[in-house]
This record gives sequence, structure tokens and C-alpha cells, in this order.
Amino acid sequence: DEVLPGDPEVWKTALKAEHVDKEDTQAVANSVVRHVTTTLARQAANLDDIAAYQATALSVKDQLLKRWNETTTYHTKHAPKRVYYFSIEWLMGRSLDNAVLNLDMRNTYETATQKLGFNFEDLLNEERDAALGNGGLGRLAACYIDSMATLNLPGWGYGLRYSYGIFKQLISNTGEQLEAPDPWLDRENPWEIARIDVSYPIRFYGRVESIPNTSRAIWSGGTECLAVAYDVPVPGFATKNTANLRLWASRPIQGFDLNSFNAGNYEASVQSSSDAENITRVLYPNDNMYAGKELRLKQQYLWCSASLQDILRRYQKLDLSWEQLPDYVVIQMNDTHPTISIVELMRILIDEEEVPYDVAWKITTKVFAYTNHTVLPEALEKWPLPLFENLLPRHLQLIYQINLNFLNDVAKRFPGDMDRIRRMSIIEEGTPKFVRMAHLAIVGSFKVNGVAELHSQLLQSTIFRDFVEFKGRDSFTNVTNGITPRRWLLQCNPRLAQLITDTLGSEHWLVHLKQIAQLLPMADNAQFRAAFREIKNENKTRLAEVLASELNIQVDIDSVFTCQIKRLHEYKRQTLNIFGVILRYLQIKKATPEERKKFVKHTAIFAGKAAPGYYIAKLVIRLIVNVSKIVNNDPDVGHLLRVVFIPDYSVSVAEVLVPAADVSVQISTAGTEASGTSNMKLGLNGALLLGTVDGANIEIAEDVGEENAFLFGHLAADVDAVRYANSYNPTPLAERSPELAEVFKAIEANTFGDGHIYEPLLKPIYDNDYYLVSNDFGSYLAAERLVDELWRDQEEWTKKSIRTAFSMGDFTSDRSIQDYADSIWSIEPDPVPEN
Ligand code: T68
Repeated sequence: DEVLPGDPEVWKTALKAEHVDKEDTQAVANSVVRHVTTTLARQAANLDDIAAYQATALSVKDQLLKRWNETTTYHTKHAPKRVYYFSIEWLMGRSLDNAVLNLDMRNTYETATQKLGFNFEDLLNEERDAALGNGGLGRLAACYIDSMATLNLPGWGYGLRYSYGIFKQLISNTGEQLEAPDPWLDRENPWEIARIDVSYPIRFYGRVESIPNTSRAIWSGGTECLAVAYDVPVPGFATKNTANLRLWASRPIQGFDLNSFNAGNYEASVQSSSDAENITRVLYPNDNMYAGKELRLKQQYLWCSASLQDILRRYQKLDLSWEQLPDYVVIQMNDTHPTISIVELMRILIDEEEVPYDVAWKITTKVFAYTNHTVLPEALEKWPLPLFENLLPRHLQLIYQINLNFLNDVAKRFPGDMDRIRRMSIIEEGTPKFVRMAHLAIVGSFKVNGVAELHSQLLQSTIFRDFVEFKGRDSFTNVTNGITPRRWLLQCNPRLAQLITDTLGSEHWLVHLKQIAQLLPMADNAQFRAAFREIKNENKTRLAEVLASELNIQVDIDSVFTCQIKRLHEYKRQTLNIFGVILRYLQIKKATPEERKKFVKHTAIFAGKAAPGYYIAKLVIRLIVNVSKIVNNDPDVGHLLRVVFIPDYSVSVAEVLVPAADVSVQISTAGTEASGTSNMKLGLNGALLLGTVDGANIEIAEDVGEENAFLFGHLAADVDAVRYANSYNPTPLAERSPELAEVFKAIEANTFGDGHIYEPLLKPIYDNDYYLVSNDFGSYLAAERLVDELWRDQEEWTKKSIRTAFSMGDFTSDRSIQDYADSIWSIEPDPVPEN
């Protein structure tokens, strides 16, 4: 019923000719070849894998775009309430395999490319990861948009199109992390569409003139640049619904400054244009650590302002009043990084749309919701006030007004409680002053959530306690994280997915993950156990082949594969793991040949990046690598122990590691890891949980049954007291843990190269042990002994592995997104009709 320009018959025939049947191998081959010869201008005769991948990807993108168009057209007409997920990081990984699976065209593409002379697996491996994120937070956004599309929820993602994603990690001969740029766009990105027609001006710096007798002001001067949209279609699984991820790139408003050019100053004439391009040049490589750089605030503002201008332009086409905005728009803020958008919405409504201040505030506080991802103080964003005032002068004025009104309300509720007002203020006093973004986010949001039960409780009882008392319990909630089972099971572990589908008799579990619980009784079926174990062994073999060919390390697939794969951070305690490995090594060395036969064989696998400026985290990598060099080459060790550090961890590396793991190592100090999500990926693929009572480990252990997991360590409630004792009344290390003292002695005796190097790592553990490494080491070792004991009984192990995998039904991002939709967003599925 669309009105077509020109001859509608010609249009209809042309649109029909574009249709490709899901099973039509020839039609798919045609479309790939068309891209080879036209888009890429290549000859069939000398086509390499790279070009074949690109042509295949472009052909798949054609399919996605048709669905994307139908979804967008439908939603534009239907105008449902939509959710906009604002995340400064999107760790999407590769797209080709995911897209053909979600389109239900994997077989067709595999056959078509095979008939054209290519191996589909090889083509998949040509794709570069879209690595626009650091870790859990960025990958969570990627899982969430997959679920939003799959659940037919009207939603878009908004982010930044960094020219360089997370750095590539190289490991030097001495075990040091080196960073190289990630020029992921060098080969062109077949998954995006540049929307040069969708761009918005963004202002920085400048001056503010108040308009007398109004709350309005005019912000002018300073510098301006453009934010240009790039769209990435995100297909839902087994639905036509296709979400949009809109990423902004910064561009100069004019190519260059003509005045300087004409004055003969060529350098100056291009300076402002390269300044503008620099804003979205690179992703900041810190996770759980706040840096406070002006360029980062520019990134945040460009992204938020462009996204809001875009959302409001769409809303204005509906021709409704501003008061109705919250019935059509909800914005979920992924951490505090987009908090400036609260102030930007106020600015647009007040200064540009002439909405009265109080009305604007009422509207704004019904639009935003805020997800917190950490309680670590060093990770909370607070901008130095002078920097903020210089870059965004009008926004600071509005923040003062917001803060004044807010503190007045606090004073009314708690008269005379000056300390409370100081604690809750959006502005932190001092020299300089700071703008506390978490406080602003809470004040401007209708709902705040943490990402696992314990984390949400800790938020409410510690860092946000005053705000709970002021706003009431109802403004705070929990939404436990989740992962998409499409990528983290169907795609990365196709054989296990097939076993599940065959046993259940349908594929519904992929969108109703709870259904896998029906398979729990299969733990007691010997035949099923054999099939399950066979798949695990095949996945381990695949990983072993990669380790042999890429790192020249031979591992025994009959050993326990323990996996700790995540960013390097002191609170995540990779230390505990590597110190345990060292102790095991020392014990093997001490043992007689007869005693050695009794050891359970271990392969300790580590992967993860350290922030380039995080000295201690880099030192941990160095220790792991140097321990691996000694251990892996010691003839006394034989097959009993291998230590592997896999460089340049990424989503696509995770897709190989996760299905091969026997043990999921999740050993953060209790109360520090907000949730964790690798615990969910590894659990879903049958790895047993070796973990502390922290984050989502708690909920996982509850669901899989504590008897099927290995929990250890001090509880969150006790951490403060132990910490206090460690720093104010430190007992000698040998008293806290004789085993750890033995490990430190070995390191200091140059067993793994020059021991002096590791002094900055060991000394804080001797002195005050903030992260309780020494206090938890004993119970960690006890948990490892239980792991070893269970490994000796492979049938029992497999039972627990099966129970773990099939108890993970609650940890799908579909459940998380449904929780958000029901309890925060109030939005409904609105599927595109299937013709
Ligand atoms: C992680 N946070 C949490 N932060 O640590 C993890 N930080 O427990 C949780 O499962 C995950 O978020 C998802 O909720 C991060 O990954 C960052 O990467 C980050 C990035 C920039 C600035 C601060």
C-alpha cells in the first residue's frame, strides 16, 4: 500500500526480482558474484579469500537491508514506544556467521560459496572483529541488541564509530604486553551503511548569554563539527525484525578553513578539520578505571547530542506535544558515560524549543533510566569542573540549576542534615570541584539498576544509599545480565546446539532458553553423557590445534582445561590463579616419579588485555607468560601442567575458548565484580564454576546447585573487616598463607626470571593485601583439590557439566531484555508482519 513514484508496475517487478529464496543456492551465488564483478570490480579467475569474504558479506548485507527497511518502514508507520540503548562501547565481534544463522541461510551460503570454489569456514575467518569495546560492558550491549531484535522490540542502539577499536595486544619476548593500533576499517566495513544525509552539528566551548526573564540562554561561538551516522543492521533470530545500531563519526563542518587557505597558511587551514576527525578516532582502552580526558568528554557529548537530535527529529514527525515524549521514547544509559544526554535534552527543550524549565525537567526525568556496572570508586566518573565549564558552559549552568533544585528538595526532606547534602550533591567540593556523573544520572533518571542481585543490593546499601533513602526503594532495581545463546552456543558450539535440538526435537530453546532445563535428567543417561563428553573433547581438540599451530604449545586434551578469560585487573585476581599454578609446579618438582603419577593434569588458560597505563595488570601478564615458559619446557613436568597465555583476546578468540573449557575461573574478591558474563558463556557450554561468592556467580551457583560448583573465599560482608586487619595490623604473609609465602619465595629466587621485576606486584600483598589474595589463597587451593578429585571420576564430572549447562536458562540476554522491557521500559513487542 506504499505510494510508489513513476510506474508502480516497473517498481513492483524490480522489487520482486530482488527477492532471494532462503534455499536458492543459485540465487545466492548470483548475488555473491554480482558483488565480485561490480562492487569489488574483481575477476572470477583471481579471487582470493578476502575478496570472496567481502562479496559474501555484501550479499548477506543486501538481505539484511531488505529486512531492515521493512522494519523501519513498519515502525515509522506504526509509531510504537521505542527504547534507545545508549552505549559508548559496542563489542560486536564478527557478523557473517551470526547473520547467516539468524537469517536461516547458513546452509545456502555455505553451499553457494563452496560451489564457487571456497571453504565457508575460511571465509568466516577473513572477517575482522568489530572491537569497539573493552570488555563486559561493551559485549553486554552487543548481546542486548541481538535480544531486542529477536524479541521484536522496537529499539535502536546508539554509539560511536571509532576509527580504531581496542588495541591489538602483542606479547614481547620478555612477556610484556605491547599495544598496536586496530585499523579495523582499513579493508572497508561491509556491515555498515554511511548515511551522509543524516548528520548533526555539534558545538564545543563558546559563550553563553542568558535571555532576561526566562530560563533560556543562547550558546554560541566556540567550535563546531558534524556527527555523521553509520548504520549497522542487527538481525533478530528467526524473525524478520532487524534492529539498527547507529554509530556516529565526527567530521569537520567545512573541509578546511578557506580564510587560512587563501592567506597561504595551509597547515592552519586543515588543522580544524583534523581536530574534528580526531574526536571519534580511537576507543579509550580503560575498563573499570576513570581517566578524565577532555577528548573523552567530547566523544560523550558528540554521541549524546547527535543521538538526541536524531531521536527528537523522529519524534517531531509525529506532531505531538513535548509532554508526550516519555510515551514514545525511553533511553537506557549503559553506565554513566551518556549522562550528559540528560542535560542536553534539558538544553534542547528549554533553549531551542522554549519549553518552561519545570516542564522540561518533568519530561526529561521520565525518559532516562541508568544502569550501573561497578561499585569500584576508581571507576566512577567525575569531571573536573574547570574542564567541564570550558567545554560545555551552558550544560554546567543547567547542572547548577538541577543541583540547586535537587538539594533544596533534599533539605526539605532532611532539614539541617548538611553532611547529607554534601554527600549527595552533584558537585563535589574541593580544589578543583568535580561534577559527579553518577549522582547526575540518578537524579535525572526514573529507574536505576545494578547488573546482578548482590551488586544491586550493594549499590543500595553503600554508594547509592542516600539516594535510596531520598527517592525510595522503587526507583532502584536489579536486572541480572545475560548473554545471547545464538552467538554463545549455536554459533560457537554447533555440535552441542545440534545435540540439544535433536534431543528436544525442536529449535525453540534458542529463543526460550529455559527449555534446556528439560534436558537435566539426561545427566543420568550414560549414552547422552558419552555424546556430551565427545563434543567437549572435540572442542578441546580444536583449541589444542590452534595452540599448537599459533603458539607452538602442545597441550593434552585429557587434562582439565581451566579458563580465566577477561580483562586483567587486580580485583579479578588473575594473581590467585597464577600463584596456584606456581604452587602446583613446585609440588610437581618436589614429588617423586611415583608421586607424580597421582597428579591430575592441568592446562591453565589465560587471556585478556591490560589497560596500557595499568602497570600492575601488565606485570601480571608478564608473570603468567614467564611462568608458562619455565613450566611448559621443564622435563620434570611432562604432561602434568601447561600454562597458556593467549595473546589478543577478542570476541572471536572467545568463541574458540568458551566451548573448550572444563572449568570457568571466576575468582574476583567478593563484592567487586558487578556481575560477570564470561561466567555465563562458560557455564552454558558446560564448564564447571570455580568461583567466589560474587556477582552473578551467586545466582549461577544457586541455579546449577552448589553441589555442582566449587565456591570458595571470604564473603562480601566480611571483606571490609579483613581488609582493615590486613592494612592496620598486618600479620606476616606466612601466617596468612604459608603456601603463598612459598610461592613468593620461589618467584623471588628467580625461578621465573629476574624476581625483582615482580616486586611491585608482591609488595602490596605483603603490606596490605587490599584484594585479599593471601586471605583467600587457602580456600582457593582447597577448591582446586575438589576439582582434581572430581576430575578423576569422569562420569561424575560429566554429570555436573551437563547439569551446569542445562541450568543456565535464566542467563540468556532474552530474559534480561524482557526484564528491562517489563519493569523499566514499558514497551511491547511489535513484530513486522510476515507478508
Ligand atoms: C563490566 N564493566 C563489569 N566496564 O566489570 C562486569 N568501564 O562485572 C559486568 O558483567 C559487565 O560490566 C556488564 O555489566 C565493564 O566492562 C568497562 O568496560 C568500562 C568501560 C569504560 C569505562 C568504564
